[in-house]
Amino acid sequence: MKAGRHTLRFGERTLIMGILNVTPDSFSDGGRFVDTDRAIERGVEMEREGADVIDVGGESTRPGASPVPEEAELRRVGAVIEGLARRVEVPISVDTYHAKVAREALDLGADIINDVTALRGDPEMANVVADSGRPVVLMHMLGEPRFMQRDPVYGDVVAEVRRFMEERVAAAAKAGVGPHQVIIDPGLGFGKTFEHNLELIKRLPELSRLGYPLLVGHSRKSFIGRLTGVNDADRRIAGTIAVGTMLVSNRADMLRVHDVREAVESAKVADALTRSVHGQD
Ligand code: HH2
Repeated sequence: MKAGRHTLRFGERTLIMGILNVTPDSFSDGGRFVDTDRAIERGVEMEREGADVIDVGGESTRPGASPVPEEAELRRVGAVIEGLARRVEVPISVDTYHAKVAREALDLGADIINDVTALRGDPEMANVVADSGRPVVLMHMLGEPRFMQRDPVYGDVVAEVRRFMEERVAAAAKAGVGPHQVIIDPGLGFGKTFEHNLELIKRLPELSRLGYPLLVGHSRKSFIGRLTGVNDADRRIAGTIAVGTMLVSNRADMLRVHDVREAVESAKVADALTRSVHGQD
């Protein structure tokens, strides 16, 4: 998949997207990288650790988080993206659902748009993606961050996420976004109970069959804390690796993680053990 001057090679190995939250309040690592220079250094370090993409976000979407005005979001991510684009060779994605932020981020050197609302958050976003020709992550979310964890209900969560993806890809196509630009993401933790998250992970191949590259963001999330009893999100690395291995085996194409070095190493092992098996069917 083309991403500006970059190419994302899906299907050969699992790609790793490193999370760079330039926020004071992210559920994990919030406040660590609000300083522009520190954030850029962390991005450079993630590339050295083997990240294939660096995802820069300026608004927390953790459960209960409040929206951030576009100007503030842009102030947070703009300088980091601009600085990072000069320093790294890997593509940069911008985690935003605001069209204005996305457009300026692209001008400053971002290559991919990661939209947790799947183009529903801002009526202009589909046009920005279409005009840019860049890849877009369409993520599933039930409700909105402020209220999404209040008793989410599904008949069959996997079937509903699948239908949602088909509907959003069709809506994107109407605005001129080609299927070759689309990456899908089940949105673990976004309007999902503990059981819904596990169901989505176990039945991931059903989403992979839609034919679009599949990104999953499981890193340090609370369902891992519930399974392991580790309450401190920054200490959920072992659980994150275990889930990542299952995701590789269940055909995820890209993992969105905080702990890049660990994810790169473990994905290499998981790829070696599963990809040859995939190749036979
Ligand atoms: N999860 C988060 C944010 N953005 N984007 C995609 N595509 N998929 C995800 O699962 C996803 C995402 C939430 O995690 P994080 O960025 O670590 O925290 P916060 O939203 O609190 O900044």
